[in-house]
Amino acid sequence: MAWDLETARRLFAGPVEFRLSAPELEFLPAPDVSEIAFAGRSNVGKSSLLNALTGRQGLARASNTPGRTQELNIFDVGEPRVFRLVDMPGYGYAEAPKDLVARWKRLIFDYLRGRVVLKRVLVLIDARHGLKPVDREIMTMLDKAAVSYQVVLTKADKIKPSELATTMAKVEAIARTHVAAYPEILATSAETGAGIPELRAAVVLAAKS
Ligand SMILES: Nc1nc2c(ncn2[C@@H]2O[C@H](COP(=O)(O)OP(=O)(O)OP(=O)(O)O)[C@@H](O)[C@H]2O)c(=O)[nH]1
Ligand SMILES: [Mg+2]
Repeated sequence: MAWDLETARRLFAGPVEFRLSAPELEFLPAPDVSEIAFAGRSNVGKSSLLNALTGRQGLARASNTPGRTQELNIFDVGEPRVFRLVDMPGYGYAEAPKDLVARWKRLIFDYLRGRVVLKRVLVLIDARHGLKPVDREIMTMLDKAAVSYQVVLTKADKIKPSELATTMAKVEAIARTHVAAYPEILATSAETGAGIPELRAAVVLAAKS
């Protein structure tokens, strides 16, 4: 495990480059290498977590305004490329205009269900809020599509360790009832770096599977 953490750390410390922004599936790069996607409700911390993983602050654009990420943003990891990271728009952002929400949902669902090289989806959940109905909807869709995913709690720095432990146990119990979900969940903080080395190792392992 220590070896995996170090291998993953080195890989993420090397070249990571923004490749392109795809507003529709047709703009995605050729499916010639593994992809790992960051999914989750708007503002859950997808872009921040991608930045924390790669140790690069402004790589993916993060902001307190929900709906910051509007397209599938693709990042190449390694030179030569080893895999790609995909920062997705958020789902369940009720305040956005209806047609925009519908367009994002279609883009997210079409990508998650149909991308052949998608090796794992990281389903991000705010540690303060736990699983919401819209998260369960995405998880059930991934189960049906037989797409492997792992639940990752974000913003762990915002709650007490005792509360975090309770939420982890609750979410893990539910994850175990979903067939395509990885049985273990991870708690992370893009702010303090907690759980980041472990998530790097999990991503590298999934990309190579
Ligand atoms: N305290 C704390 N704040 C965080 C953490 N991760 C993200 N945030 C904050 O949460 C807000 C949203 O973060 P983003 O990374 O933009 O979230 P997102 O999921 O990409 O949002 P959309 O692209 O709009 O769907 C920003 O203000 C971040 O600074 C974390 O681990 N700890
Ligand atoms: Mg974002």
